[in-house]
Amino acid sequence: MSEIEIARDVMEENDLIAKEVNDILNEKNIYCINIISSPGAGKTTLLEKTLARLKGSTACAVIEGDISTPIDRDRLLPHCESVYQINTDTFGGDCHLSAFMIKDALAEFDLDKIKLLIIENVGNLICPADFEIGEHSKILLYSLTEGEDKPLKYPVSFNVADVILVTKMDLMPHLEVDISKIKENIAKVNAGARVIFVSSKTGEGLDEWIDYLKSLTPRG
Ligand SMILES: Nc1nc2c(ncn2[C@@H]2O[C@H](COP(=O)(O)OP(=O)(O)OP(=O)(O)O)[C@@H](O)[C@H]2O)c(=O)[nH]1
Ligand SMILES: [Mg+2]
Repeated sequence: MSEIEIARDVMEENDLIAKEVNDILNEKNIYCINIISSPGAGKTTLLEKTLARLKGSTACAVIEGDISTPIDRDRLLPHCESVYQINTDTFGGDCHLSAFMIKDALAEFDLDKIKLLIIENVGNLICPADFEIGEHSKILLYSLTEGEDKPLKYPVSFNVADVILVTKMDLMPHLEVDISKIKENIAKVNAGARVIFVSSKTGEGLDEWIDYLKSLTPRG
């Protein structure tokens, strides 16, 4: 079997399990978002703020994906009792989560008590975009410090996103960033994405983000 054939088999197997995961979530009436970004774009910080705001209104569970360490899980546990860490170094150190990892993780939760499952993928702007993991939508975080050209240089990640959150907006006064260029480049690769400008430090855009999350219902 050639390397290409093996890779195709891996993807097909992954897609089948992703469908199983999605079916389980639909059956349980749980909406699932898959958050992807380059390392450090602000995923966990946004989740700290998000979970604090959703407490009492939306029952959440979180799956944290990292190559190693439970650092992000430990940051979120004060805000949510259902946080499960996947470390991909147990599976060879993959740069992305795979559907089988999510399927196994579902067994760690009481699915009857969850409305929103949030998955923070491994920080990487390439690999996570290729792997369906059973989610209903993909959320891409893109921080101001990454530069205006990233949508053009990493088009696949930008293209698969349903929502693009431009993060760290509070840094705007300190950076030479052309926000109109950012908008233009996002539109070039994904004109249909909803774009929300946020700062986890000042709270800018978080109302719109939380309203979006509250509007989500599983498509079964
Ligand atoms: N100024 C500013 N800094 C932020 C903001 N959000 C996150 N940061 C900082 O960015 C750094 C990385 O944030 P994280 O939330 O850990 O990023 P991440 O995407 O979860 O990182 P990985 O999980 O390692 O990929 C930290 O120092 C945060 O304090 C923001 O809105 N504004
Ligand atoms: Mg993180």
